[in-house]
Amino acid sequence: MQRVEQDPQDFGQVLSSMCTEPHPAARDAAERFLATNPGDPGTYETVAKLERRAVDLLGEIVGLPDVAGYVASGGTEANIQAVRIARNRFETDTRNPNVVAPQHAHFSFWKAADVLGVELRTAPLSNYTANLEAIKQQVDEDTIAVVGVAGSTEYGRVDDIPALADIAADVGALCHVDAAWGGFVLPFTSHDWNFASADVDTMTIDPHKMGQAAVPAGGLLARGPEFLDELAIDTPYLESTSQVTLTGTRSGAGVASAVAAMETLWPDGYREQYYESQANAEWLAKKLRTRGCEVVPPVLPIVAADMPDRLIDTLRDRGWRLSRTGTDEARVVMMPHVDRSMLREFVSDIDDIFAEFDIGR
Ligand code: 0PR
Repeated sequence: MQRVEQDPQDFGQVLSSMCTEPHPAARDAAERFLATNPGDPGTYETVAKLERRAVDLLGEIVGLPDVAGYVASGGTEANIQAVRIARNRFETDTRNPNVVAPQHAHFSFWKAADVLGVELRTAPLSNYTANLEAIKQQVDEDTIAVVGVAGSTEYGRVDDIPALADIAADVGALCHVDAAWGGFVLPFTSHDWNFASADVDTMTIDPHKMGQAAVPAGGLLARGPEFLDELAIDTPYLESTSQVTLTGTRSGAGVASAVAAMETLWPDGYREQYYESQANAEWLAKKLRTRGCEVVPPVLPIVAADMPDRLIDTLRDRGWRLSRTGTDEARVVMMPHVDRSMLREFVSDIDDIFAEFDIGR
C-alpha cells in the first residue's frame, strides 16, 4: 500500500485559508480534552461547564454578557441552525418561508436553504456591502430572517447591521449576523456589528478562525434562550433531557481550546493581532499597487488584488496556497500566521516572477 504523508502542512505559504496555527494554550487544552463529549453534559460535566464559559466569553466579545448559545462545529453549522431557529419560530405563520441575504453571504446559507426547505433570496451588493434598497425589495410577509455579514469571506466587508436589523423588524423577521470570521477583529473597530449596536437575534462567530482555537470550534449565539428552544429535540435516554445542537457527539477539544484561546487573548491579544493583521493588509495592498495590481481596499485584514493569471499560476507552482474570489482576484487573508516576513517572501517571489516573465503589469 502507498504510504500517505503523516504530518500536517505547515503554514509558511498558506495565504487564503481562514484556519491558522492554534494558540499554544488552545493546542494544549485541545489535547487534554480529546476524549470528552459536550454532547453528553451529564457524563462529561467539566467540558459542559467549559462550554458555558465559552459562551460567556463570546457574550463579552459580542456585547451581550448573558447571551445564549453553544460551541458548534463551525460557521456552517451555526448558520444552518440560525436559519432553523427562524424557520421553527415562524412555522405556523408562513407556508413559504424565505431568507433574504446579501449576495456575499457564505455558501453555507445555500446549504441551510437546501436542508431546511426554505427559499434563499439574495440581493445585489453595492461597494462590496449589502445594498439596503435591494434587500428591502426582496423581503415580504413570508421572510423569516434577514442576514447581515460582518466580515465577508472574500473581501472582509461589513454590512450595515443596524439598518438590516430594522428591515428585519419591519417585516417581523429575525436578524442573523454572520461574524464567523470578523467576530474576533470587529470589537477593535468602529463598526456597528454586534448585539449591543443593533437588534440582532442570532449570530455566528467562530473561535476556530481569528479566535485562534483548534478546529472544530464554531459559535452560535442568540439574544436569549428562547431562540435555542426552537431547536430542542428530546433525548430520552441521556441524563440531560433535550439537545439543541445539530450534531450529537461533539468535540470537547474544540470547546476547551476555545476557552483557553479566549481566556489568553481576550481582549489584549486579539487587539494586538488585529492591529498587526490590519497593518500587514495595508502594507501588502500598497506593495501590490506599486506593482501595478488593482487592490480592493482592505477594510478588515483581507486583501483582494487583480493579478495576471500567469503570475497567480506561477506563485502556486512555487508553493503559495492562494485562492481567488468569484471575480478572480487573488485573495490573501491576514490570519495570525501570515506575518510580515512571510509577506516579504511573497512579494519578493512576485518581483522574481515579474522579472522572469515579461508579464504586463
Ligand atoms: N461564514 C463566513 C463569513 C465564512 O467565511 C465561513 C467560512 C463560514 C461562514 C463557514 O464556516 P466553516 O467553514 O467553519 O463552516 N469561510 C472560509 C471559506 O469558505 C472557510 C475556509 C477555512 C476555507 C479554511 C478554506 C480554508 O482553508 O473560504
